[in-house]
Amino acid sequence: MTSPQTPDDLTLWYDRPAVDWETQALPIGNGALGAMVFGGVASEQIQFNEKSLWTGGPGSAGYGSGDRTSPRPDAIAEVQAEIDRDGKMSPEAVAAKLGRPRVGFGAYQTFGDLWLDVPDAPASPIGYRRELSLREAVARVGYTAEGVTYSREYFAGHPDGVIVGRISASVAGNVSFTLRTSSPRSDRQVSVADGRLTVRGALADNGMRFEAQIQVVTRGGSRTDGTDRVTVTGADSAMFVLAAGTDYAGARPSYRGPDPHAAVTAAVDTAVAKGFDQLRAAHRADYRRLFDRVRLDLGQRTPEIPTDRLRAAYTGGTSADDRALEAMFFAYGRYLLISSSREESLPANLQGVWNNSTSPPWSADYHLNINLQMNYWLAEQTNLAETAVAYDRYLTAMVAPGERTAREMFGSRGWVVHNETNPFGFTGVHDWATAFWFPEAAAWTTQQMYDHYRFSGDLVYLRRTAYPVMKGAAEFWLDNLHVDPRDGGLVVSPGYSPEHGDFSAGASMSQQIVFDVLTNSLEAARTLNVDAAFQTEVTAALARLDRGLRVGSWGQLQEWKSDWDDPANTHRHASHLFALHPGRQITPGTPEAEAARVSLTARGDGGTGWSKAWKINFWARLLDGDHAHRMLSEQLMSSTLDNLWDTHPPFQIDGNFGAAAGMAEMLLQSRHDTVQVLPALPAAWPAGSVSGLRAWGDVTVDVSWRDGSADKITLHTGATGPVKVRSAMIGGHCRVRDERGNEVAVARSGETLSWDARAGRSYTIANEIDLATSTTLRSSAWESTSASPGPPPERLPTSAP
Ligand code: FUC
Repeated sequence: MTSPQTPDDLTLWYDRPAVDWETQALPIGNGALGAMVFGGVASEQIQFNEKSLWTGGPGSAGYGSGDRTSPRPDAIAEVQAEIDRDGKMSPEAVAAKLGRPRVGFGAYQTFGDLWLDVPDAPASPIGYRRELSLREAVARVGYTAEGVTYSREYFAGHPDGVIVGRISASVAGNVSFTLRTSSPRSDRQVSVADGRLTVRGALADNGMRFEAQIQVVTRGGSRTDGTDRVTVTGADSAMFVLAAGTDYAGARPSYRGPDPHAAVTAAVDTAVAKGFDQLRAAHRADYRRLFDRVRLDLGQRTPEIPTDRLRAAYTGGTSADDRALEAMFFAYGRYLLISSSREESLPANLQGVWNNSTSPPWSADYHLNINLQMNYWLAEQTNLAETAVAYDRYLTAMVAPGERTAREMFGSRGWVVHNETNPFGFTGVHDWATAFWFPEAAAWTTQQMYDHYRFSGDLVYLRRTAYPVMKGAAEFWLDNLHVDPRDGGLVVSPGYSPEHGDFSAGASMSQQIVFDVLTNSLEAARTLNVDAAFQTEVTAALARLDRGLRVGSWGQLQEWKSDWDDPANTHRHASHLFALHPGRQITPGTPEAEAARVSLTARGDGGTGWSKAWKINFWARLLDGDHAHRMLSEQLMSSTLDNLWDTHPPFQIDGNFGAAAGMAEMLLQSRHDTVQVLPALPAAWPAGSVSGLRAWGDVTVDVSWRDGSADKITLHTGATGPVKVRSAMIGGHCRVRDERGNEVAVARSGETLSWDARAGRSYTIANEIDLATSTTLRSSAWESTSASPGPPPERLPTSAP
């Protein structure tokens, strides 16, 4: 039988069952389906989700079409006039004029729980262990009692669209349990036939139909149907297969498709026919195709203590256990993204795909003033571009309702969405004063799409998928920028820097986001050689656009156009640093970068989970690896739960994703057309290696380092064209060789090498003096006369023997 133990450096493990969903249970998922495994001995609980099960939207009382408009068409102009006159307006005053009560927005729903009640379960099992293998995407539970070893194994298979569990024992005839479901909802019916439990209903709120089927399959023993449960007695092993679906469809106006019954039935039937081994093999192959692309070695070793203790003992110091937690956290970010965002489902929401409530925090929705964007920061960099397909489809579907809101609320072209949205094209506003207004959201969301093009170089994607969405987001601002009477510059008004201060004109983040979308759209139009009139319009707007980059009275980057910044303000949003990250307007070494550093220092190292994650990225972009690492440590010490979920608090998954992206950002950056290798390596990571990270221009990078400096960099280039690489290792003795060992002619400028790469080739940069030093030079005069090696002389043999 399978051992439940998978001791390796990328396995979360615990020596007792979970009793708390949020902090202890372990997540598995395939994008559309998610489950949380508790691992109880007498009663196993598996809470599960299907990502489209939402209240609200069409069918929900008062929702209307969801693309909500302002009460009066002239209300925005009135607010602009007041801000022009007084310079600012309180959030409450603006909300009173522009807000509307939110009706029928809905919330993401738990589907329910699966329970396996075990008769005569041992009170004191021996060797209990539950674990989540990040290498295999499998959760396991194991223990021994009276000489019998029991094990359970669970995974959420993407190719087969099912959650699978297998319960086995080392001695035949020892598997007995009753499988039943529960749910906080009353709008469901449960039926059982032939070992298959069906849960079916329609949400009372909006009529959305939902169905789950769970088939129990046994080897040996007996299986008995009850009215709402299936009992297995004395089996050698048993498997269950769960599929779930709804009649949600991602398109207006109804957002409804076929009844889920046929698809759910087919998924379960097909999976059962395949059997456990085939399902697991398909899952493994599918998952590892994505997960195995990146490997990170920070010098970790397999921890000998459970993961909750590993986290509690973590100090961000020099121990191998600390490195183990960091490497695990990075891998976990990638695991969670693969598990909560696959091609055919909705994108990862505030909780990925995992939610055990009917009224989760912030509805477990799609927040757009940082959160959804942060969810996808790691997608390209850590070689998981496929996970962003769900994001692209979701945004593309939001354009139509967003166009209507742009037209009716703003009288403009383009599309818009505000601070929060749902799966039903909600693109309007609500009336919570400090979070209702954020028309910049649409522009910001398109950044990921342009980034996908820059990372992949995929022109077909740019033309068909990204550009139309980007162009619409840019057109919205072409029509909505306001002339600031103070200086004639083009500003966003009303503008609000999330989620504090007053409303004003030209808040820095607003300006930087508009700069970003206009710049990206112009670049894209030029690349595609389309839309000459649009290019002219964007160029003219950019010439008059306020850039949102002002250095204020205490050397800070101003958050607003007026110098209102309070050095004592430690608000979690540091929105005015958008230009540093995720924007690319600020480059290190400039006065703006220095001002950003001053602002960030004043904001401090505190904040909620996602805020700390963002700060890892900021410090990495400022090339301060030690401070980036300090933020990672802050996050692991005070914003991470025992199951390594990020906590805002409460649990919010963006911080997991943002931190993994930040770690990647410490190791590789490329947003300014130069592949920067190890740009922000902290002293805490003196030696290590990473492979498979992605850079702009379809480049995949492997690098190993020691003594805080790269010793070998390999670039796998997917496209033919110029590449530029910067690294502190690049000095006079670096050579670039292709995969056949031939030296490549390069241009050298300081720490930067550039050459013309060919598609499908690999280029390795190594300091060949090191190789020479270890052989030819060992007996050379300069070394033998000096106790320490000292700097190498200027001219030495440059090729390896
Ligand atoms: C933003 C943040 C909050 C929270 C919410 C879901 O509005 O300001 O802290 O993360 O999203």
